[in-house]
Amino acid sequence: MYQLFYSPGSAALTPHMVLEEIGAPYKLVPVDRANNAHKSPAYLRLNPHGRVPVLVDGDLVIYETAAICMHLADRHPEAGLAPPLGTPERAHYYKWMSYLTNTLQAEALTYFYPDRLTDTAEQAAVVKRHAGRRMMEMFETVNGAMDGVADPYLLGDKISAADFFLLMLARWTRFLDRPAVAFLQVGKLLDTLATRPSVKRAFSAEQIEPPYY
Ligand SMILES: N[C@@H](CCC(=O)N[C@@H](CS)C(=O)NCC(=O)O)C(=O)O
Repeated sequence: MYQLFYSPGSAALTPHMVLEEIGAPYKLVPVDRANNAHKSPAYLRLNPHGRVPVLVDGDLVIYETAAICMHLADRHPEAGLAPPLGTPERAHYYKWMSYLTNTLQAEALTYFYPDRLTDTAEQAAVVKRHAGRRMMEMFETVNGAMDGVADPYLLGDKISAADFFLLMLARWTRFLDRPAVAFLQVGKLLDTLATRPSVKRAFSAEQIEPPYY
């Protein structure tokens, strides 16, 4: 049985939704970030970077949201969460997983932890403001990229793990001046995903209440 180390509403929500979508047995293992459990020696043995999520799959211990989700999608091809290897759709899936993890999520982490990049509260406020603006611009661009694509998913009419990643990140923008849901195509995608039983179960297990995004 898989084990997913998580904390509510964190990046771990993505593999959580993916696991629900796949329907494979798994156990949620809470990581008490408020008490720095993610920096404990036991947890650092799983992820030396001290971040959630971590997935344990038998002898395999793997961290990084995108890697976990791509691994799960590959392990369960019947769930249809990754297009076939070598296809243009697969290339676009790689593109979105990469962009979401190395650009959009990275900006979000700057937004949430600006103090890590600055020396004073004033500097942190400036960095936070710019990171928030950049996230809004990024969602606007993602929205534009979806304009010419058949509804409603990032890859067109086929759902993929990338859509769950986008939903998790979109949630994090819900208090920005222009949250991700305000962009038409992105909003449609979020509303479509929110109707899925897998998403509802993951939200409920993490005690995530409206507004969802
Ligand atoms: N690139 C990593 C980022 C994970 C990450 O930063 N997770 C946050 C929660 S959303 C965390 O554990 N933060 C704790 C910390 O940075 O100390 C991933 O996608 O797994």
